[in-house]
Amino acid sequence: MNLQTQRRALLGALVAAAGAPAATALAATGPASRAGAPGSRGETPSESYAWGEPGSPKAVTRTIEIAMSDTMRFTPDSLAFTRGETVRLRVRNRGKVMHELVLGTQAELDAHAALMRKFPGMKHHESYMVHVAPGRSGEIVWTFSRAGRFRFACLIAGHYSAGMVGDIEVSERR
Ligand SMILES: [Cu+2]
Repeated sequence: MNLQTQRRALLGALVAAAGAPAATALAATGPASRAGAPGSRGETPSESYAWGEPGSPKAVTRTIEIAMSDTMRFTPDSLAFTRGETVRLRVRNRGKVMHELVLGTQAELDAHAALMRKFPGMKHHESYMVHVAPGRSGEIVWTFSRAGRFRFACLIAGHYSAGMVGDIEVSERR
């Protein structure tokens, strides 16, 4: 079992323990479906989570600029979307240390953060996260296919606990 597989398995177990609906989504896109595709971003149409799914760049209707700072804040730290919207989250790291933006439910992010504390050196990449080096920018193209309240966070050890989080509200289409 390699580190990524191990982290994913642990994450699934932790989320399941937290009683989050995301557990099934994570399991469904688990290591079995990615076997033989190391480094794959796994952006297949079937990939979906409680907080949405990877979006097609062609479907983007707006771009949201988000700044990350070493004061452990995202600006803005509150985002609102309508269900079905595909957006580009363009994230700029204005600090001097690495930051990341990870989308998820509160339960999923809590579980993931606990895992990061346990294995601080762990690195992996999923479609719903972007790691951004100091002075650089990165992006996530995401379709908010489900209504609800979600979060985005930097799960680097110490950052999440310092409050590097934001809110996402996805409302039903009118
Ligand atoms: Cu950070």
